[in-house]
Amino acid sequence: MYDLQKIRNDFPILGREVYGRPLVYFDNGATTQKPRSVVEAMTNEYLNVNANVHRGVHFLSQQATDLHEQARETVRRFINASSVSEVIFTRGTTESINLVASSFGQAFIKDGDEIIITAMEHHSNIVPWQLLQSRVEVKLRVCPVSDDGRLDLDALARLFTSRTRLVACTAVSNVLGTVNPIADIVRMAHAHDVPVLVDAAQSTPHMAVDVQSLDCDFLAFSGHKVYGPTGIGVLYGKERWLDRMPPYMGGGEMIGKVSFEHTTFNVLPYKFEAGTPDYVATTGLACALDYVSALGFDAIGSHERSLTAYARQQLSQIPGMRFFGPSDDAVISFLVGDIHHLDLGTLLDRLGIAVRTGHHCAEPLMHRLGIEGTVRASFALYNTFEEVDLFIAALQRVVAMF
Ligand code: C6P
Repeated sequence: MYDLQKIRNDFPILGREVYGRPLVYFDNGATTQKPRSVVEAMTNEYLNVNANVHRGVHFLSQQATDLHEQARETVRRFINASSVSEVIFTRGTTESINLVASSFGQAFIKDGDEIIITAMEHHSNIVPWQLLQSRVEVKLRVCPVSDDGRLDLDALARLFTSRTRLVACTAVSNVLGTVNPIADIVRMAHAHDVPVLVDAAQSTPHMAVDVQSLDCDFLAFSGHKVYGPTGIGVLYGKERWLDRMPPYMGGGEMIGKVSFEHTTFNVLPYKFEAGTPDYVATTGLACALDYVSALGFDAIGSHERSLTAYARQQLSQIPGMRFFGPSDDAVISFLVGDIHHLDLGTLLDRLGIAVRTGHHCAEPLMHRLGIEGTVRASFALYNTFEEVDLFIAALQRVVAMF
């Protein structure tokens, strides 16, 4: 049974008001709210366990280390990696992709090579590759997006050349709600012996991920989008790649032996985890992953899909409604007539509705669509049909003002 009221009770923030109205939080694509269990696990660790990990022989340090490494095992199970050596803690999707761009780039990308991305990427899966261009002459080839917001897979197939070294692609568009056929893309790339990095920032909150069955080579996600704390994320990488990649940052944790003449590096995953990790956040992340796993993605996905379909159907009744993308997932991007997205978002906010407006860190996609930005409503496991009704009523009121 999907007990929405019980779920909502786990998220105290959902009970608050803004401007004297009940909060309707539809900005979950930006970040999700946190269940009490995540906050309490982190508070408990700070109040009762806190000590630096992997360093002390004392009781607290060992207990903190155990929690930290158990969290890694929870992540491993969540994504079905074959080993904890393949689970690297980072600050989030952005850092995970930068790590690959820098380290994979250094090891495997030479002048004249090519990387394939898509026209629906978030800036964090575009700019790291451009930064790499300052070190090596690598060409970015971009898979186009169709008018209905889908990747053109025939065009993608034509982008591969003997110089293609990597495909970096989002699993779900944060603007269009498109769910990309990642398994097909991995098969296509592997047929050319090209590895694939999956940006799973927008998919992990909504659907199960199995890196072994996907067979992707790298996968990145952020804790804060999947009901966990900010400042923690994950890079999954196949051991056979990670082993051959140089460290991303230098410092404590990532070393074997250090002298002024020569330093050796630690084993995986620590080779890529320089400095004190956010070991309290890893506990919170594990708790969040346990929370969604207990509900199950069948139940979460089915609730979110019916909510999204209902919202889209209701929105389509509003004169002048223009949708961007198919909203396969819990994301609806729209504009109404020629009303500016910022005006819509600001006025909706005054009525208690939190949505995101703007280019959503996907400016090249906005150029492709010929717009400056959209209003985006993005849903989570705790949102209700009543909230959708409040949103629609508020939007009707706002639109009537213009
Ligand atoms: N998108 C949004 O409102 P970080 O900031 O590292 O946690 O995640 C970056 C990121 C990478 N890829 C995709 C597909 C994303 O959607 C995001 C974050 C937020 O859409 C903030 S811009």
